[in-house]
Amino acid sequence: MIDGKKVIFSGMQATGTLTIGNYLGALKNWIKLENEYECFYCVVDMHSITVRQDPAELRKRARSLLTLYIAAGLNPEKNCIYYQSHVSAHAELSWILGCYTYMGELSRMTQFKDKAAKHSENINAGLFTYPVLMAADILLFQADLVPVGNDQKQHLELTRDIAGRFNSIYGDVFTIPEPYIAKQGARIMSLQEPTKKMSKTDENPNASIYLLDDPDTVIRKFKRAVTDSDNRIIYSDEKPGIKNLIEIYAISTGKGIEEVEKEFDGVGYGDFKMAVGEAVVNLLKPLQERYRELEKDKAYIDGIIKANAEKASYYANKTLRKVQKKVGFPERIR
Ligand code: ATP
Ligand code: LTN
Repeated sequence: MIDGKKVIFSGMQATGTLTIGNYLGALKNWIKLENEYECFYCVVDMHSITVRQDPAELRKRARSLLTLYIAAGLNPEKNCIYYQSHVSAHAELSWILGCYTYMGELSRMTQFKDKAAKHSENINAGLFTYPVLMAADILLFQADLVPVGNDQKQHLELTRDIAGRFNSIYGDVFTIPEPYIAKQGARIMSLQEPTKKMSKTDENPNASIYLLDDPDTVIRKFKRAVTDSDNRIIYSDEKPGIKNLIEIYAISTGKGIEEVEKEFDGVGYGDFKMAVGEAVVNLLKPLQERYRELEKDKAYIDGIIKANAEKASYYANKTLRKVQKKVGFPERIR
């Protein structure tokens, strides 16, 4: 609790430009929480280097991601938006928690298995211990709720296990966080392989809609989206491409699934894809306009970066000091 409010923590990697998967599955849900909760949203640049990055590109993407958080509607006065690498407590707690996490647990993580298969030339120790750093992110802020997409559920369960194990040895040190996974949009699928999740690092740019894609590109990608040969617009697991498009359309327009099925009853795939494309263009338009404005205001963004790193450090260090004391590190002499 901070000032009587429950705490929210979440983060995204600066590994590429955000997709509508990231937006509909996570970011969009963050916006509605700012009044009820004390919220921390991190650009997890330290996680990003588990996969090889170009330094200049990473710096650029991290700033772009932070700006997108604000452009998407997060009020930086109400939400603490900051870079993970600016708060050293993340790395320090991560080391400690690593000593309370088992190799067996980390070996079971599907994200590790996926990324290790994708980057077989660079299966580094950071990729393996990635979930420990994520646990540190969350536990540092004593977060009650963690709004993420479905793919992060397993990491959240591990975080809960690590926190519970630590608490059972040392007493009530950490709040046990709950995942907050939206009913709709928690798993937006690739437009080219609709049985795979949409990802910002997909090699095929047609598979993902990026938040900064221009309207023509958005429409073109939807027109090319892989569907099936059945030509009926119904929400079914047997029709993953159409199911995904219905879901994207429903969330983008605020309509229910059945309402969408009715609306497009008897309509052909071509017209439906066009309608989904237009709905997404409308959804992205205000965000893109705000992004272009914010991008120009360097001093404003710099101010947010500085102030929030200080605020986040304050809360993070409070937890870190407590943990250091619990495990037996000597007290600092002041
Ligand atoms: P990468 O391609 O680098 O693995 P990513 O696109 O999976 O990245 P992350 O930075 O790992 O994105 O995730 C940021 C947030 O977006 C997380 O909460 C994650 O659960 C959510 N998310 C990612 N992809 C999707 C998706 N396809 N549908 C819904 N939510 C998603
Ligand atoms: N692992 C997450 C990103 C992430 C995160 C976090 C999410 C890092 N630290 C803390 C929620 C809370 C991902 O890959 N999407």
